[in-house]
Amino acid sequence: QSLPTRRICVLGVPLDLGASRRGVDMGPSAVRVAGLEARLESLGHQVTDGGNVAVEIAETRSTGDVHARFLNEIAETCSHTANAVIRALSDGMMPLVLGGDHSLAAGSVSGVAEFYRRRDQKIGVIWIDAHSDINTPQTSPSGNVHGMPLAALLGLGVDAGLAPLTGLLGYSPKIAPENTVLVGVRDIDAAERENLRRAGMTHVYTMRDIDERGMRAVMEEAIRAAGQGTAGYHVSLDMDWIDPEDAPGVGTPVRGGVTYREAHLAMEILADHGHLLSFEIVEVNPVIDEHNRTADLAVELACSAFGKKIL
Ligand code: EXY
Ligand code: MN
Ligand code: MN
Ligand code: MN
Repeated sequence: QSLPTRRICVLGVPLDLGASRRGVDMGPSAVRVAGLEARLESLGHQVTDGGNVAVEIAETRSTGDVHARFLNEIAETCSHTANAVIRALSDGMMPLVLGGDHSLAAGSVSGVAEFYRRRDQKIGVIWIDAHSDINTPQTSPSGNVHGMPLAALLGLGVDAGLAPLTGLLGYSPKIAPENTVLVGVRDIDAAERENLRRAGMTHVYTMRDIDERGMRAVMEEAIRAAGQGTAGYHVSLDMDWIDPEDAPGVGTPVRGGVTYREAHLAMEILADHGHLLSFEIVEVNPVIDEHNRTADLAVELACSAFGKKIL
């Protein structure tokens, strides 16, 4: 069967200021080297590489507030990322953002939300991750901003030191809890539970949900919630969602993740529905990867999400 051809714009965000383990800044390069563009083109898509968004490197900056290290530099990169995403969408292309640590999603999602807000439409977000990324500087045990982007997008943390991210593009919140879905979480801090509740998040699917109900049922529910009354959804894929057995090259590995097959199935189900507005892959860390196989898996999963079929 022929799949709809898309125009895809690849955007790299080589950011690692939001994580304490270094190396995810090389993620965009590793995913490109794994053949992203050629493999998407072999599916019939038109792929343009929009290059990398500007980022600061840790060595030239001071860490700033220990409760949210490098927050201002990260907010700056997020602002560039949002603008690059808006430009891609305005040019009729689907953004495919490569990270970089997950804090960049505060920018990419803000860009997609803003593009549709100008057209009086809301967006949904499917956040696929071992973590819930909903700390604020006040609740964070680490001060790592990659644990905070979902809080910023949902409008938390304005008075808890997260204002530079929460207030990106001059308004907040960017997304609504009823259209925001977490899939595959298994490592949630105690304070994050409270933040999930405060943010009004109800669509939170843990690994137990996937174990008990299966990936198909979970993804169908996730897609329904994210698509309800929206133009479609952004998918934010943190590679630490997958079990470290299959994805060892990630910033923050957590045991007990989804399998190789489950990950592909989830992407295939996303492709079947076709309401994808933009896609991103984050937290690939080549420094601790094995022969680039996590980046290679990232490319495979992107192919499944963009319509690759076995038969
Ligand atoms: N919840 C922990 C923290 O806030 O420090 C761990 C966050 C890891 C975030 C990774 C990227 O998804
Ligand atoms: Mn994450
Ligand atoms: Mn994670
Ligand atoms: Mn559908």
